[in-house]
Amino acid sequence: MAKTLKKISDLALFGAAPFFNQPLHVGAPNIGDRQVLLQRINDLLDRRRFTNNGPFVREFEKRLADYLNVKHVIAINNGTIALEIAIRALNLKGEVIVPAMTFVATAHSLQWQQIKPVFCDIDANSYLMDVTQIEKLITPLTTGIIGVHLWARACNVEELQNIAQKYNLKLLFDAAHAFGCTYKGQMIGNFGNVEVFSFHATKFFNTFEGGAVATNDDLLAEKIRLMRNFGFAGKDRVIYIGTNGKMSEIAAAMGLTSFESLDHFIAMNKRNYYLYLQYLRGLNGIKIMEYDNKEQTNYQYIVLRIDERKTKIKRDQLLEILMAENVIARRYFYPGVHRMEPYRSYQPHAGLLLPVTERVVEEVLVLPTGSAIDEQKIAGVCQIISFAIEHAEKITTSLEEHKTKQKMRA
Ligand code: T4K
Repeated sequence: MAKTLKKISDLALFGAAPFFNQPLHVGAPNIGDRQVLLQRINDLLDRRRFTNNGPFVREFEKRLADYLNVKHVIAINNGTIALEIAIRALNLKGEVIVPAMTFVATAHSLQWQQIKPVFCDIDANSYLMDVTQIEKLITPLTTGIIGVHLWARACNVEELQNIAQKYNLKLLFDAAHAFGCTYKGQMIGNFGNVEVFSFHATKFFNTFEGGAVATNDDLLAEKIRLMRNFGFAGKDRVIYIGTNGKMSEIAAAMGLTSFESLDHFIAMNKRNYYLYLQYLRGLNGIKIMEYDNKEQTNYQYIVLRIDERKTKIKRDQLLEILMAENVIARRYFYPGVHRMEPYRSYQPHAGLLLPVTERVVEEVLVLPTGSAIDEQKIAGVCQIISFAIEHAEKITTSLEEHKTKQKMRA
């Protein structure tokens, strides 16, 4: 690494060498103690127990339930299947209210079982579902609400619980981003009828692929356990419709090992978060998403909000500049789930009710964090951003010229 940006021709976008030799990813996986993981893998190979509720999966569930202080944690093979199973176990049908500002899996897990996701707008500051909009979306077909604890910040749980209770709706939380976070001091995992986690490789706490359902409801937990394993209640005895949602032993081995490094991963994310804050402080038009100091959080996402009226450079231009320098920032969750298929065909006018979502998806950019990055790299990423804003007008003009030339050549 290390070039110094002095003039705009120093940018990789205009032909210079990139700032970083290797790509810096948003979702580069964290790895705990490699030797401990390898020992666990040896153990499972020796045991020849690879899946079907093996000892590592049971231990993983127990450790997570203790940590979350919740009665049941059911490990699942990924977050999407965990959502699908939870939705089915709750007997959701007809319509379910969800934000469009989420990863597409939240809506797909409904549509996959012929339930219509009804998209709700978000609050412009928290990026979370705007609870004041929900009641307008409730129809006789509505059976539930899925709140998404987007970017590790808890939804307005209390208000959602009140609405769910008032209209007799089921309440589920997509907590894919929020493992290790609290709402009013209580661990996420304890709210609504169920909460669903993702432990995908790109999450700060991962099991390669994986997920889990957490609930304090004994009957629901039993149903979900059955559904995770084809409905088997014992040898040759199927008492329910089910699927294959089982977590494998190797995933649980990774999960247990990751869990032992959880505090370290969070500390690393926290350090990175404050470094970004420090390096980007005072940049006109750039705001970093804040975490609530009163809550426990995993600091998993560094989310920039770019006000192009002030920066004089568009979010997508900044992205282009960063990408060329090997900083693989992401436009999560552009263009909004309602603009993805099949929703944009099924509900072509959904955007009319989602003005805030439509604006925010044009303005946010997620930056690399986790173990992939250190102080020196963060300083580099921030130097690129600061430089781009400082020279915004010149860069924008040159970019346009550059593109016109390219078009003419083609
Ligand atoms: N609900 C919400 C709110 C979610 O965010 C998600 C998943 C789900 C539900 C569903 O949970 P899962 O079924 O996935 O357990 C990624 C993840 O695939 C997805 O898990 C995650 N959310 C979403 C936010 O991000 P992509 O399409 O951005 O992934 P991809 O392959 O572009 O990876 C991101 C970056 O990470 C890449 O630039 C490279 C890097 N990477 C990725 C992998 C897989 C690595 O360095 N190593 C790796 O092994 O969706």
